[in-house]
Amino acid sequence: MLVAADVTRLTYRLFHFVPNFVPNFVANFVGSLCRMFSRLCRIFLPFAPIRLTRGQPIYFLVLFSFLLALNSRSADEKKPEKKKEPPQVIVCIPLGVVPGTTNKIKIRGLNLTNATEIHFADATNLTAKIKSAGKADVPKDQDAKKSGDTQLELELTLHEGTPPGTNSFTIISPDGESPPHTLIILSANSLISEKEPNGSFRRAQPIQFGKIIQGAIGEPKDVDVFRFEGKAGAEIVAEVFASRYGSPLDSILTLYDDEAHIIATSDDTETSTDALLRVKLPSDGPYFLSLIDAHDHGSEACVYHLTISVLK
Ligand SMILES: [Ca+2]
Ligand SMILES: [Ca+2]
Repeated sequence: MLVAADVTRLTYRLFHFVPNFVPNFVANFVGSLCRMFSRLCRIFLPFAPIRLTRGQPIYFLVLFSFLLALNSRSADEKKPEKKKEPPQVIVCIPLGVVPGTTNKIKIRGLNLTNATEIHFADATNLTAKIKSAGKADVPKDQDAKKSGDTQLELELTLHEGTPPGTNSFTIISPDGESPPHTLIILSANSLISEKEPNGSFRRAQPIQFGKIIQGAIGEPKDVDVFRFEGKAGAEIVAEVFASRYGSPLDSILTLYDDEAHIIATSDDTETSTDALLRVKLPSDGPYFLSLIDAHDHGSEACVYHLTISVLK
């Protein structure tokens, strides 16, 4: 036979062996109750004996286990939930779209899997539909924050006659709205799409002044080479538009003559990692312009626009 005082002492000792996840104030509070109950039992037992059989302490243990589990569960419920982040757009693939046709574009970014809507700043000349949303592979050796780990596939129709320029859009999800991202609108007759294979002087892709070449450094160590005809004394400007529109490409432009001598090269400008090359051509003849990534990275996200023009 055990008296109630023995049981309360036992439970008090149990609370001094309880695991660390029980907060101190709970153990102290219950311990104080046990001590108080134990003293009351000692005082009043001679007058109103409370005797317990050997089986009854087990009910106390079950009761305290239940209270502990309850306390543990409520502690879990109090744990703050991981804050859900709003969507973020990193880059559009390709960078630019043309009016008069349905453009299929990919939007890479972060937290895009539950995107529900796309809002354009100027929606008067277009219809846009999200076709799919899901995870995207992060290219080897690349940072997900630079190339995105989720993507949307979008069908975008720009009405015929939409003027070239830019539009901006945001992505909406239950977790918020992305900051605005710029989409380039090109006129169809100014666009030259890059055509692979173009990775050598022999396979260089012909281009013309005043056009916009839309391409990608599609894989690690990819080299894109373009060929044009130049005149002695002409000052030309070749410029890459990539990182300033979110592309993870860190471009380097190099200009060669037809004997593979380097005429000029450019990596970054003061304001971006996009290459900008300005050079006076030394002679008449064919020239080769190569575009690579400074870190030999490459993926479908490493998109670019390349322009080449003559100043005089
Ligand atoms: Ca390429
Ligand atoms: Ca660069």
